[in-house]
Amino acid sequence: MQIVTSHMNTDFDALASMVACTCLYPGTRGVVPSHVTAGVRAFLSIHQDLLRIVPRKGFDLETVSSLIVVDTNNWNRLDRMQPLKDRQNFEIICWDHHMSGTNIISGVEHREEVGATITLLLEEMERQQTPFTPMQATLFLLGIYDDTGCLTFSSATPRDARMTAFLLENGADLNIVSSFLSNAMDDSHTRVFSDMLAKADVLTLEGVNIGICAIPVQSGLTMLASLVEKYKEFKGLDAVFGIFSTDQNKVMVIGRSNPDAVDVGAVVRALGGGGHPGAGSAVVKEDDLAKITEKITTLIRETGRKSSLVKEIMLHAARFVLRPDQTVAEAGEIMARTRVRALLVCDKDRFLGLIPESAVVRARQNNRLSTPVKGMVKPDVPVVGPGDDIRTAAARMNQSQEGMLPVLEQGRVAGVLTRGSLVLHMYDM
Ligand SMILES: [Mn+2]
Repeated sequence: MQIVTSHMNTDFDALASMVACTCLYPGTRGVVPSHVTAGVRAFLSIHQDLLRIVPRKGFDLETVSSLIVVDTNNWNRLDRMQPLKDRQNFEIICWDHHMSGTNIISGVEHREEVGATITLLLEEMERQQTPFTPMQATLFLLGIYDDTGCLTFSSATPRDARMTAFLLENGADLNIVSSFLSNAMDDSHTRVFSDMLAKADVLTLEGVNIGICAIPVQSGLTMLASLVEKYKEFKGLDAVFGIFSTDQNKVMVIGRSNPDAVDVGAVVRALGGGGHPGAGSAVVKEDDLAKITEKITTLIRETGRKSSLVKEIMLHAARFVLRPDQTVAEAGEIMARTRVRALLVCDKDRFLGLIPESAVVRARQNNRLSTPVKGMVKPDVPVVGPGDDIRTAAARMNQSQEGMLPVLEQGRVAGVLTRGSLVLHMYDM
């Protein structure tokens, strides 16, 4: 008999992936680990008779001839499957979205970095036109939503979103999905979350608020990353680092950040981990929570604060600059051509101020397009220096009615920052 199983503390992605395998591989039976999350338990209490699954407890491995493992790649995370490990002529198939920590050697491996394992299986089901029921579609969607925070975590990919659409087209019920998702955090995770709320410190660096939560936790918690993400949203912070010590002299560091607040990747790489600017993690051998917390705080100050400077992204000023004797009509033409809402007026190198689009509009109404711009210059506008960092520029842009910041160096124009150039930088385009 072929069976499919997944990790203990089975979450919706794991259960959905198991059930998908029972559709994709006819005759396959799901073997559900003894420990499942509270949300999965609630779901199973209603749906289990409709699914081809049995509990691990009381299941005899003797008749098993091949094994499918989903949503994990580690024997230690399965529920007592070790006896299968050394069987001869035994087929193992793996479906997973975790890219590291592998110790299951499988003959067939489907491992890709997407937000949820169920996404990989659904793509295959779509290809093979494997039938499934609306109830199963609902469970599959719970799998995607649970692992990706309803597609809001940075781990979510376009492929997860495409499969979300596929499931909605095939009868997934959003009312049922939302009723089970609200329960998705089990008691042990809820305790950790309330500890985070009670004990976290907030570090404020140049206006950026960074939550630091150092919490001792029990081992085997699978949703720490979502807790960090949830905490950041819940408290409206720019970035959060969760520092979780388990009872094995190990500390799990998980960071999440909004664009341009903290470079999480730089911080966790310094600890031997990995990630990108928005999200990353590291496992550190250390038993002193205070010591590691101090180290991370130092790392955030020293390497985590990205310091892109205005001069790295500013535009050449030449095409946005007018002489004081040029006419309002010329100003209007240049604005239309360059799609900006203001131009700089300079006398030689000296910056006099901006001529805003509203001045051009007014002049047009009053038939004064041929007058020189010098009489309409708005002198006191927000400006930045080439050595200012992008956050300062973003704050200054907030005060600019024209969406344009002249970059001045000792009164002379060194460049221009537009709203567009800030947006391009923030989204890494
Ligand atoms: Mn998963």
